[in-house]
Amino acid sequence: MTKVIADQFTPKKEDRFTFGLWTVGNRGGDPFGDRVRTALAPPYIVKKLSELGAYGVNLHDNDLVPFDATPAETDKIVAEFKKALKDYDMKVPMATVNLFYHPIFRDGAFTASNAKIRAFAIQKTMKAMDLGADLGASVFVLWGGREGVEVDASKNALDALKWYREGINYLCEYNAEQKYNFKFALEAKPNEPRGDIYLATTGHMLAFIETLDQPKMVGVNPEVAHEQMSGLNFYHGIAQAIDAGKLYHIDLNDQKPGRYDQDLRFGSESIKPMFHLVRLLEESGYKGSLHFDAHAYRTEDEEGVWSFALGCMRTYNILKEKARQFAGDPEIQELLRDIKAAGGTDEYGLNKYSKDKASKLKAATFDTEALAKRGLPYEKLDQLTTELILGVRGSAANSDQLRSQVKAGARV
Ligand code: GCO
Ligand code: MN
Ligand code: MN
Repeated sequence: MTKVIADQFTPKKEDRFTFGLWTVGNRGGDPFGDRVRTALAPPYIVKKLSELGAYGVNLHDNDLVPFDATPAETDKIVAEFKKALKDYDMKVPMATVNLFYHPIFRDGAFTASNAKIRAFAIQKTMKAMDLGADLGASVFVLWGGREGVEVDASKNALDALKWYREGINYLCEYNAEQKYNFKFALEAKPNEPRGDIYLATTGHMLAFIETLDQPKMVGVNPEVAHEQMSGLNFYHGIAQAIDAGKLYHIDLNDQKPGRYDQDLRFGSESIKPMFHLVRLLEESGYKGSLHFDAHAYRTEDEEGVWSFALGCMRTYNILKEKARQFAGDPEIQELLRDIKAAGGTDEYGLNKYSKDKASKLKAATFDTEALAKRGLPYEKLDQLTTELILGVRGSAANSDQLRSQVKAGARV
């Protein structure tokens, strides 16, 4: 039994942490080797996650109900699952649909060349929405894992985008008609399992959403590691989603640079960018689930799976505390104030165009040499941030000590 360390970072229900059934349920199979762990029954996963302090559990239709289950089998499975949710005070905030596992989806689902397969994909999604609504989910994630190609000659990308759009428009209508009130969250990934996947990044998704019939119903579910796979700064991508009012859900995990989709434990690799991400989520007032879409290393047995789950949640809470320390660190904050003050004010009224302002701006002269000369103390700021994350600036006492060292001319 995993020992829950009781300290200020211990996960609690109000932290809104969630896991997919497929994450802790991952059995460690990979393209080169067999599964190494036995299957965990969904009600057992619910119990274990609840004991660790998670708020909820999310699922693909087939994580709970096998692809070929009969209606009677489905009812039994769902009833047992609902009982576990109730017994262990767990929610299902998000549901999704598996449109990638079955061989029928070898050439995509909403973008499959075969119109019957596209229809089956929509039917399967509507049924997954029925299941999600029944379990109380309010977000429906769509990850188009097979919506791509290896051979661009096989499919006109404009046709694929049109079919993709039609599919989502259709599901939005179904959502409205059934009064499910789902918010759809589209999840991007550049490749894997397809050679290339359409709408490769969160930025692509945000642009695509604006072309839909009901753009308000649709936002994004950025997965940290998928932006990393594209070589992008996920903190920026997620900020853009927040700025657009479209961060409906988030998949937290981690990744080593330039690799396949590793789905590593949150914060296991990219500590500094994760710190900035947690600051962003906390300070922007994001109120959605903090969902972990990751799994334990293949080296692990079941015990390792629960260590993995607890680790994801603890690291988030630790980084949240670091974000609080950053906001309260006198030296860091003074530096930030100085940087801001040195930046001056918007004296030309760039916040809003007017003809008058534009003619004044065109007539203005700038001391370009002086402006270009000025250095910025970002080295110092980043080092202070690094030291704070590494834990040597945590307490007020440490900060005082460091401040007096700075005054005495020590290198910071
Ligand atoms: C991946 C994907 C998936 C999806 C999940 C939801 O790791 O490639 O992120 O885990 O998030 O299937 O549909
Ligand atoms: Mn994901
Ligand atoms: Mn992934």
